[in-house]
Amino acid sequence: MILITGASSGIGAACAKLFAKKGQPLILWARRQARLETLKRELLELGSPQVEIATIDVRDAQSIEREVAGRGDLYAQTDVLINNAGMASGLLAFQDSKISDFDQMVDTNIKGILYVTHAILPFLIKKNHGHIINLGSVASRWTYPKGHTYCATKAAVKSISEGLRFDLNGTAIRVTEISPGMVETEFSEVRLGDAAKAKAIYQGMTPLTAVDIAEAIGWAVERPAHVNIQEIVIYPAAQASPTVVSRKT
Ligand code: 8X3
Repeated sequence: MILITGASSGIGAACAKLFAKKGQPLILWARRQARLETLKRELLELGSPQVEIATIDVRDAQSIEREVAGRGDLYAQTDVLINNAGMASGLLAFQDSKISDFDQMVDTNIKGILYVTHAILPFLIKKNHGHIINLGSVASRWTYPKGHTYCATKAAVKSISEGLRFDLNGTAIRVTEISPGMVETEFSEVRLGDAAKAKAIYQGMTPLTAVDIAEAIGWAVERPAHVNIQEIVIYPAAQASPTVVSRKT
């Protein structure tokens, strides 16, 4: 089974579709129940033999523990955990930022990965098998203006991924960090709270798509068991760093 968080849209949904086409059973977690139900129907049509869904906010440790404890037989079948749920809130200088923006990013991007991995890892350890995919960002390596907290949360994803590799060394469990640059999803709209401003971010250049990232994840997962892809850094061709983007005007 492949468990995907933040599965209702963007990179999460693209991963679900890619693995459905490969005939994989799926467990989808997201906050938006209606979207999960629509996606479930589509995935079954695409070829997934089984799609389980759960309305989960990864910021809520108790609901994660409750869901996993309540359906232990299902979660024991997890082979791949894709920690995709993540977000940015605001793009403002530190001094202009709100406490609620800090909380949302830290709680989703850092605590979310910790809570979900903590709940699922015992099953992987028990069978000495599994692959954890953490969605990081190029923001983990290069802090950019007004990126203070988002970049910090993605740096934390890097440290968590590295830490897991240390602590799981000697087991057969693999840990991969995927670090994309600009991907056109709901990311910028959520960050900026404005569709027009979000569209302008990608103006005059060709960003990555959610499918591009899902394909990289599919490739990492399909390497032979002795191969652990530690990190994949992926930019669109027009982007050289978080702040250097070539645009046609
Ligand atoms: C998203 C990429 O460059 O906006 O993680 O931080 S960036």
